[in-house]
Amino acid sequence: PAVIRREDYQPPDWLVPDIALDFDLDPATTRVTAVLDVVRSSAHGRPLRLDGDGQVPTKVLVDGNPHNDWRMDGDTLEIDLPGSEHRIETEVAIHPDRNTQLMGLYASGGNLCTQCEAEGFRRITFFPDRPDVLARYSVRMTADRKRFPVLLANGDPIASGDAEDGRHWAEWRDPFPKPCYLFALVAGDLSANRATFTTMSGREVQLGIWVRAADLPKTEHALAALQTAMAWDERVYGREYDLDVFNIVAVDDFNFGAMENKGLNIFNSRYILADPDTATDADYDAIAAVVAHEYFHNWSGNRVTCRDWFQLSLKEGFTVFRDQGFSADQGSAAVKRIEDVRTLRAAQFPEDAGPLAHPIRPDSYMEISNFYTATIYNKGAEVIRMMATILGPDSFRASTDLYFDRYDGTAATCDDFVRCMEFGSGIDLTQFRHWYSQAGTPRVSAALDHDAGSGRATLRLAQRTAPTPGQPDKEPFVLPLKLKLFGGETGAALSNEQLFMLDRPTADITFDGVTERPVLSINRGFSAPVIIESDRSSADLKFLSAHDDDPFARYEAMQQLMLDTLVAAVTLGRADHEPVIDAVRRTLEDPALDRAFAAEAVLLPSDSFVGDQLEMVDPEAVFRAREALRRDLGKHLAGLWRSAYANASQAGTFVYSPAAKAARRMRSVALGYIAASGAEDAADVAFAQFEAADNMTDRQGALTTLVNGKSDKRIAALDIFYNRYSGDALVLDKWFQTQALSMRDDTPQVVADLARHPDFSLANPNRARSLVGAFGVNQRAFHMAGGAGYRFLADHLIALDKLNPQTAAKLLPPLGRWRRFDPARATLMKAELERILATPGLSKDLFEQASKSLE
Ligand code: HT7
Ligand code: ZN
Repeated sequence: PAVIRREDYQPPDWLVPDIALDFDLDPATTRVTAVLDVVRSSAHGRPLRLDGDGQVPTKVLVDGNPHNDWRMDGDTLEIDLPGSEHRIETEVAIHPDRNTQLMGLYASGGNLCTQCEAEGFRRITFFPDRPDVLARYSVRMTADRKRFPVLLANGDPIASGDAEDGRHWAEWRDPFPKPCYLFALVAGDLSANRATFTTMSGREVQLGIWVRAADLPKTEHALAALQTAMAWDERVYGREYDLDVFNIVAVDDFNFGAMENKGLNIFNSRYILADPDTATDADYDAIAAVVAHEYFHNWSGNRVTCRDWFQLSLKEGFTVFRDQGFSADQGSAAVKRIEDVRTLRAAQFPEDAGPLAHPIRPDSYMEISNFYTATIYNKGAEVIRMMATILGPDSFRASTDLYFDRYDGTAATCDDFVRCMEFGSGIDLTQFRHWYSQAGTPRVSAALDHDAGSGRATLRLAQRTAPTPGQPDKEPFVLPLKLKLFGGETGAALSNEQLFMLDRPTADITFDGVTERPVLSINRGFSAPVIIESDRSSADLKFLSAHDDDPFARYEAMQQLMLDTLVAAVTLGRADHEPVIDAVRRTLEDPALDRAFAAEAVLLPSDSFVGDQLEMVDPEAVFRAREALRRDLGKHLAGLWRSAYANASQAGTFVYSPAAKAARRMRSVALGYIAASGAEDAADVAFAQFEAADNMTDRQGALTTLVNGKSDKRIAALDIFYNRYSGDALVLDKWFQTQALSMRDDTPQVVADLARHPDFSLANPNRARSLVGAFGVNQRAFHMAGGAGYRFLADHLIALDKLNPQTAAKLLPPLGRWRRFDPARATLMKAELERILATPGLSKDLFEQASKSLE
């Protein structure tokens, strides 16, 4: 497949200020007529080139006249045009019900919907499918009224009426020029939960969340989140909504979480539907975050869009940063930061350390949908966060205002954004730009010396970033590090928090008047997305975990203490559990601590994160070390876990409030430790919670504990769960996923059996991810000796590639991590990558991922 390079960018030869689309909708064959007003962009002689994907036009008119002098260059329609402005009309026939890739126009649950980002519009009609061609869209749809009573598209509704043969039509117009990746339509049998929102300038916007009628009661949370997000964006970023309607449609078959189409967001139903019986607190939180994310794109993505797909992080990194700020404002900001850093470490750090590493502004790609990655999204958000930290809140807001103002209605670049940060603040970000061009996670070593005699403490910092594919040498990054010193004996603050810019390979910072032995608190709030290597002792980490006044740093100290202990256990075969037990005890006993924070702080780092710290991962040794520490924590703190469990088991019915969420979280965590201790009644306690639960958080928490344990009660619980929810696809996904994530010895076999279960299907991305995706990230099960896990994943990727290459390619990365494992495992993993590559008819999506993984 061809490699697309950022340096080859050329502005479009032809612009399309207006397009009128006419859809004669039918799941078997839909006829699409497109009328494009095209304008030559400069004095060149090149033909008009319109992207397609697999279609041939059934009709081409130029300026109203039939035109036969067109040609196909592969999938691209080429037409020579004499003048500088023409009207081009094309007609194509497409087949939504055969569209298993879920890109373009496709059928889901009997309805028709579209997904155009990144390059799906070309599967609908011929068009310059690139984000810097912005057009005003008029859309007319005609469909069978009974099957498709609701007809929605971008923008505002203009007119509707009856057509012949039981059909009806509707017209929509979007006054805002947009790239074609933001085009959307939906035709279906849907009902709306409606509300209004009055914007800051007093305009009333009609809101609608469209779902199957039976699901309407599950849309309240999403609707409330939308209203909250609209108000938040006005307050925090000064951004007002601009159309008269804002619609969201939920569909069951979707390649991603959701899509920000102008005025008509389309969502994976898992990010809309929630009630206490079927959705966990984490689901509720994710729904609010994704609803907010897609809404925020109306400005960061839609009003200001991307010049080309290399600039994807311009909209995605910034919008993730915005949705993280929104979520932080809805509950515990400290817990939100912990969760965001956990996600970054689980998904992005391994990407940056592996064969698929790329900068947040990549230089090349074969298939752009492979670049909707944790690097573009989550690391991209961290890069924006660093600029916000460096600028400070007022300058940052002035700079984002400037950015929205200056680039409204245009297709911008990451550099345009950084330039606005510079103009708005007067700060030179020249060197900071390395964050856009260099991949890899910097490592910062921090050593603190103290001379008691002179009262001087010296902090020696050094940064280095390992080579990544195509980038053997790295320039130093600008790292905004928040620092503070505490007195190791008194616990008193020995310095104020300071923001130190590490922009050279090494730097020394001196602190005077330090009369007490200092303890270093560094990268507070995770101010830079780096790995800190410090020589802090267990005692110092234990001290910080109890005394640091930055909640993230406090959490981090505990995590580091736990990691050091687990790494020692794996590499030396022994470790002293006492400091961790002590630190966890103090956290549980501290009455001043927020329970939501405490529940996160006492959790051990995941198996995979422990594995990431090792030269070579030994999954069984990691599992054993982690289980041994969990067991000791469970046993030694048994009384505390029991009382934490009892205190958190408040009476009364479900409420979704920060305090109630914290209690449920603590209950699940405590239950996990009670089970880890080997207590005889653990399975009974879990089963009782499972049966008595009036909400999914408690029910799934108990099920997870049982499914990780040895008791036969897990079989009963799984059956009860399955029978209760057999008609609810989103909950059945949890049933598959919980088993695929189990730490039991028999998980590979259980997963293989589940893949033959009548409810399993690769055609639905949520289901495929819930089993195949979850299994791939279960370090212990996936890497069990013998390679059955690798074969399982490869078999399913090969099968899935034929239906839905995008989803298949997203699930490949666990196989690409072979360099991190012993030669026996590495050989088996590589053999599966080679088998994938040898598959006839492989998609370019899977080819790119597999071939880069072998390089
Ligand atoms: N901007 C959206 C990306 C997206 C997508 C990308 C590839 C294939 C299917 C997709 N569906 C949605 C989602 C977002 O970041 O908001
Ligand atoms: Zn997004």
